[in-house]
Amino acid sequence: MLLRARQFSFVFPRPAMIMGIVNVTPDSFSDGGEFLEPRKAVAHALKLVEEGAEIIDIGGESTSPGAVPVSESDELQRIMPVVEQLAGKLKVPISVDTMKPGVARAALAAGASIVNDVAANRPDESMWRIVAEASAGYVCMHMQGTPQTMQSNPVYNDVVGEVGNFFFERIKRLNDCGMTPEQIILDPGIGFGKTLEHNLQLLAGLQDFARFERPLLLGVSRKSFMGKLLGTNAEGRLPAALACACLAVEARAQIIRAHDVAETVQAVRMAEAILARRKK
Ligand code: 9MG
Repeated sequence: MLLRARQFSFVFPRPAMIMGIVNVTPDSFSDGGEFLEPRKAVAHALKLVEEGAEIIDIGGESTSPGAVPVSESDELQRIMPVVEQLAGKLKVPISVDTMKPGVARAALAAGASIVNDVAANRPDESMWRIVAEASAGYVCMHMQGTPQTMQSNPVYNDVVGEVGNFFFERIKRLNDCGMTPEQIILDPGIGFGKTLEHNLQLLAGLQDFARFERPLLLGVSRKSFMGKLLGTNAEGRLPAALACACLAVEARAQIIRAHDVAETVQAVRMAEAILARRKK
């Protein structure tokens, strides 16, 4: 299985890639406000790469439940200095975490290689045409609703089946917009319009998505459903995040999105070493 993202290409199976998170926001749930200054965001990205991140995901708008939307010009002001500086420094792909086609276009022009689109459920095609035109990688994430509405009353009859149907239908639409299958990464969107039970069912059913033969990305870093199960706050959820990451790798997830890169690399490499010795 091949993943192409502009000048980058990756062949799977290979060790899972860790996508390091750099939130250039005042209000993200785990690191909000820490990296608003471009100098600090750039230094943090370089540190995450040293720790083993193979993709850096830069975001200028929080997608936490109920987050206040930001304007395109504010989002650009936050992320562009960071993308521009990192583009000349990093040897790993820069991913831009944005729901706005205009922000994606500007970030790709400045050297980003992947668009991480949590709003892949939108009907409008303009984002997909921009990504297709740039031959960039595209994270097609499932969400029910929008960050503002998604946690008010998420409902599914069969969450794994419905997310699978979404992937099936979107892959076809992305192809119709000129994207090749090799550009597409799938993500079930843990925490995006899902209850604790939905998240647990998705994590238990990840293997079902292997049939699409596309890399599977999973974001389980310190998310609030862990607090609902375990009663821990965001700072105390690293062990739960590592458990989810290792089980996801066992279920053949290929990309793990994480705040705690060094710890996630260590946990995932350990899991992979054991899995490689499992009798078939
Ligand atoms: C931006 N963001 C926050 N959580 C995420 C997740 O689970 N997946 C992706 N692709 N992006 C996320």
